[in-house]
Amino acid sequence: MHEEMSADLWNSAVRVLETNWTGHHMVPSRRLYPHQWSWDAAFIAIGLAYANPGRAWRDLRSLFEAQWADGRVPHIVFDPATAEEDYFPGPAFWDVPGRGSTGIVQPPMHAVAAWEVYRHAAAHGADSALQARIELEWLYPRLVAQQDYLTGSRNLGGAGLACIVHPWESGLDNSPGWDAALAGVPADPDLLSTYRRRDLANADAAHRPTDLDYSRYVGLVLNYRAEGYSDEGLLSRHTFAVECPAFNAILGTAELALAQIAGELGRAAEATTHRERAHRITAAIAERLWDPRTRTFHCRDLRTDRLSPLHCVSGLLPLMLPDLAADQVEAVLGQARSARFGLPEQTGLPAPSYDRTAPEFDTLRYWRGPVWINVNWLLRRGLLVHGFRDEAEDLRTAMVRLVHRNGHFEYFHPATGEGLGAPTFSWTAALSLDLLA
Ligand code: 9WN
Repeated sequence: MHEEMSADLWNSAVRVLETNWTGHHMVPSRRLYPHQWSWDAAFIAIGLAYANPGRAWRDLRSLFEAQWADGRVPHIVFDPATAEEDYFPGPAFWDVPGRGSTGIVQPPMHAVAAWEVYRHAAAHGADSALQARIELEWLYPRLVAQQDYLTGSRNLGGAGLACIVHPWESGLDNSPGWDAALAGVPADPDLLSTYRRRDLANADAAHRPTDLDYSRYVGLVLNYRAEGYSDEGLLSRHTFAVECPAFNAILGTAELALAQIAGELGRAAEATTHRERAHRITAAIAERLWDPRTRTFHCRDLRTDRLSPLHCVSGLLPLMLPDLAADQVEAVLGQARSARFGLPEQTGLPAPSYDRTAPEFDTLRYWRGPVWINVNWLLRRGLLVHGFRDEAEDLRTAMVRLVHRNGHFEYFHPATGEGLGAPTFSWTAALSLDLLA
């Protein structure tokens, strides 16, 4: 890779992160997403570990200060300085006591992020190392509470996996993986006429979820909100409950990061517990989300107890788990290399969010085809975990080239590489720093 290209990309990434810093947290992008998002904060911290670890800790602290008493880390922490009408659905709609957050979660990437920021802290000097130790001590019990919530209250299927109760919880909002489960969610077309979709003021409607999707998204929030976001007996009174392979692969990876953190903090017994929990999560994913016919992972709809037959990029992410059985590892790698996802050796591009060969593949619409840097970053991590160094390096190069040519966009056209969505998107910039380091 040319040094000049690396320097350009590094500098532009740092500029994006400067622009999106509010003084006490990072926004994903200034106009489209004017609050703090949960898994964004984790990816952002992974990049800030190189450029500004103080801000990485500040951002994670801002998020965890909004953690609920039951351990859930909300998917959005609302900025009180931002007007209600600047994002839909805003704080009044969620109606959470204290009004500072939503009531749903996102994938628990934060233990991985905390470990990454900690591990790089000493490179910034003794003060940075000292601060990292203090921050890690502060975060550790909160990260454990987050995992306990997900493997406890959200173990709706009873097998030890976390269940998501809203597509927004996956972070892969309109992924085709949810289509079958969403078909059972009542869609009230009149519901949306009472709200205004702010996202359409800042993005092309053809690139975003549809109004039908949004009417279901809104209905699901209203249903969860009606009982104060309680998880008690949720399966019997909620119309969307899914076990996602990506969410749960991140859940297992988080336990492994917690094991490293606990070890570092001198809590050896807890480290062992975290490793055992990671092992159990891996076994449950292998048992419940693997389809021997397609030889890959799919999401399970708990209301019908069926696996989705579709191939989404989420099905590749259990590769991040080191204990995954060798035959499953080989099969997932085969999927990643196939025409469905075509690792860079075929296309020169990172993996798309959805199966290129499927009729629903949509080159523009959000999580239904476009390339996203965060999931490719996770996929690369999986390749490295299992020693596929050449594929991991090709994927890294493809990501760097894509962002350098097109800019720090939110997502990218899976055939042309054109940037789509928000143009100065924080996690694209942050993960670029990590990919260059
Ligand atoms: C809803 C902020 C978030 C990401 C998600 C992405 C998108 C929100 C939206 O933006 O979701 O949470 O308004 O579409 O799908 O992964 O965290 O960047």
